[in-house]
Amino acid sequence: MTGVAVVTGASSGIGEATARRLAEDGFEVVVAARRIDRLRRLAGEIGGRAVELDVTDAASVRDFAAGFDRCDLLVNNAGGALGAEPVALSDPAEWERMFAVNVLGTLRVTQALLPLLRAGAGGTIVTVTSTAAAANYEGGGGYSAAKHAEHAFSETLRLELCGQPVRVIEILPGMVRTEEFALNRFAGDAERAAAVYADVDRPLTAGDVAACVSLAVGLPPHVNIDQLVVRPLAQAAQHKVHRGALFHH
Ligand code: NJP
Repeated sequence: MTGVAVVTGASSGIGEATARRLAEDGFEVVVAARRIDRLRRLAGEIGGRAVELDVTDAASVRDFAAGFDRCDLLVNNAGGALGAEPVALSDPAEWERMFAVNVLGTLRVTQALLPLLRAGAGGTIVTVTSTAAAANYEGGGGYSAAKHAEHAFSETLRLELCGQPVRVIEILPGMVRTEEFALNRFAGDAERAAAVYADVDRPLTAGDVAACVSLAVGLPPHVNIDQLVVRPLAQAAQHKVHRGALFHH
């Protein structure tokens, strides 16, 4: 499959790696996020198009979608976590923000591009949720709730689009070491962010998740990977992380 691919949250991490990978796969890639300078650099490198987008802002999404006359693939990747307090102490404003970006942002962008995804020969919608969309963990209440909601969005949309040539795919990554995800979660506290990955022998990289997106998208159009759960070998489950050497170096 080729054509026009839109990747949200493409200014860093998984989104950036996915944009690079899809460009290698032959897509004409539109990279979208708030930090336009980073997007312009990336677009220059991959021969794509950079467009500023705030998925939490209805007008921004509307203007964004107005710039397209074709869209074959949408990768809903913009998102993230804020805080790791227990439910009893967590800040409702952080929950609101996580819902605004992960859930409502994904909803808005998908609604805006759906007519084009339906119009072509066959469209694909990939949503990057998380293993937190399928399991809960202490301190992850708000993030898990948002990712569970994003999962519900993806599953419902697949049911509703049954009978139309649009694939709806959900990628659920476990622990991925990206530069900003944990830093954002812990409000810039680098020590706390580094502790997430401490002694984990090879967490997933952004490129690993991009390879999963590429794999799912590259299958023939009648093949729909409903959910692709991917973790590093060192993480057998949300709570089961091996810290220490794993591979022979
Ligand atoms: O995170 P990060 P990852 N409007 O912080 C953008 C999920 N995930 O790549 O707007 C538009 O590097 C932001 O761009 P900017 C995770 O939940 C991760 O690790 O310029 N875009 C940036 O490009 C998320 O859904 C892990 O600031 C907005 C991007 O989002 C996805 O994977 C594990 C925006 C975030 O990039 C990418 O995460 C897992 C807005 N309002 C799931 N707000 C993991 N890393 O461990 C933010 O299971 N962005």
